[in-house]
Order: sequence, then C-alpha cells, then structure tokens
Amino acid sequence: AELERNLRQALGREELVIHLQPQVDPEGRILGAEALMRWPQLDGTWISPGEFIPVAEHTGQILEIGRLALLQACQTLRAWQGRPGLEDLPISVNLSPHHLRQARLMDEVTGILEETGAAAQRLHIEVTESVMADASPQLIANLEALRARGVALALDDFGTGYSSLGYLKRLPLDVLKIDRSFVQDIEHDADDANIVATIAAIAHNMGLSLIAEGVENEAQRDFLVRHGCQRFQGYLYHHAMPVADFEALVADGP
Ligand code: G
Ligand code: G
Ligand code: MN
Ligand code: NA
Repeated sequence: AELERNLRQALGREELVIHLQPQVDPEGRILGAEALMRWPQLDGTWISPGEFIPVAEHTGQILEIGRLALLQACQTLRAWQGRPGLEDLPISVNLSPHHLRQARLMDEVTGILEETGAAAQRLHIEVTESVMADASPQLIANLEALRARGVALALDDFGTGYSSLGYLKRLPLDVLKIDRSFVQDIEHDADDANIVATIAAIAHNMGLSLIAEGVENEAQRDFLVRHGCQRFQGYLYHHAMPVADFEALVADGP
C-alpha cells in the first residue's frame, strides 16, 4: 500500500523515466532500442520495474505507466528527427495486456503521436505472450488499428507462455522476441537450443523479424547467428541507460 501511494505521487509528478536498452546487429551496430521504465529515488538508487509493475498491474496504475512510457518514447523520437544516426532508430514500448484491451487505446496513441509529432513508423509496441491467453476481439482490433496506423508490433517473451501457433497467425505481428530464459542455457541445454532454432524457423517462415533478448556472451550470440537471428539485446552489448547516454553512444559509433 505504501508502494502504491508513493507510486501514485511519483506518477503525478511524472518522475518515472524511460531508459533505453540498445538492440544491435552482429557487429554491434545499434538498430533501435527498448524503453524500460525506471523509478528514481531521492538517494540516487531506483526501484526496478520488477517491483512496481506487478503492483501497478494490480492497482490499475499500469495504464498511467504505459501512457508515460509512450509519451516519453514519442518525445524522444521527435527530438531525434533530423539527427543523423538517431532519426532512423525505432523505440519499442512495453504495454500491458490490460492496457492493450482498453477501448480508448487508439485515441490515446494517436493523441500522443499528434501531440509530439513523432512518426508512427518509429514507434514499436511490445505485447507479452500472455495476451494470447485472452485475445479478446477488442484486443485484436486494437492491435490491427495500431498496425494500420504504422506502429510495428513485437511479441515479447516468446516461448514462455501460452504458445499457440494459431494465435501467432491471428495476431498482426512484425517481430518475435526470443525470451532470455531460452538464450541463457543455449550452449548447455539441448532442449533450449532446439527451442531457439525452432522459434527462429517459425519467425523466418512467417516473415517476422527476430530479436534475441538476454544475450550475455559470445557463444550465445554465435549460436543465434548460426540459426538466423541477426538482432540482439543484452548485457554482452549494453544495459539499459538514460536517453542522453544512448544518444552519446550512437554519436560515438560502435
Ligand atoms: O527493466 P527490467 O529492466 O528490469 O524490466 C523488468 C520487467 O518490467 C520486464 O518484464 C519489462 O518488460 C517490464 N517493463 C519495463 N518497463 C515497462 C513499461 O514501461 N511498461 C510495462 N508494462 N512493463 C515494463
Ligand atoms: O520482459 P522484458 O523482456 O520486456 O524486459 C527486459 C528485461 O530484461 C529487463 O529487466 C532488462 O533489464 C533485462 N535484461 C536485458 N538484457 C539482459 C541480459 O543480458 N541478461 C539479463 N539477465 N537480463 C537482461
Ligand atoms: Mn520487452
Ligand atoms: Na522479454
């Protein structure tokens, strides 16, 4: 309850900020970024989303967190327009299934795109695989409307939840993100290696692009490359960082 109260205050003051984790190609060149929320504290530390997202899901504050993430991502995209190296990079925002089911989602996203002047083509939205467990008509309609507006959709945490290939076909997706739990033991666990190879084949056959999450070492990266994955996110390359640090990183080159 205290966390909820503090979170409400922090949201009212818009104290939560997005950090950006780079997504890179096999040479480490930056191709885009995932926005990850950070809640800074007065003592210089921050509370991780792993702590406050579950609470916010429960209290409904997740809608406000999602709105703030969208707004900050779009403000950043707008600021990158005309800046070489930055202007082509997409930013990917995580929205909770609850948010994606809201009837007013499209009004909200369209409003933020217009208000900020960001290009819809640079905004990506990550949908966790758990939405597949309850893909209501409203949710599917929202995803289709986002896609029609030019926003690309990524299926997050792929392989961890309700994996129905039928839903994979029904959802209007552009990107599959391989969950880091499979990447972790890829070199030692034959099952995980097979799962990753299968996910890569599915993505290839369905014309989806593929991003591997949680890539921490070169052996994992090399295995992924051998199986046709060309985009990576993980500590081997970069942690999430403040937007200004991301901009400096891109300016300095790989
Ligand atoms: O950022 P990590 O760095 O700790 O994030 C932990 C979890 O919180 C991840 O599952 C991530 O998807 C989720 N998360 C981070 N930022 C956001 C956000 O803005 N909205 C939602 N819904 N989830 C987020
Ligand atoms: O659930 P989601 O995939 O949206 O969130 C990404 C989460 O993974 C964040 O908490 C982020 O900080 C974390 N993360 C990013 N790269 C790595 C990595 O290489 N290893 C591990 N263990 N976690 C990572
Ligand atoms: Mn994600
Ligand atoms: Na994920």
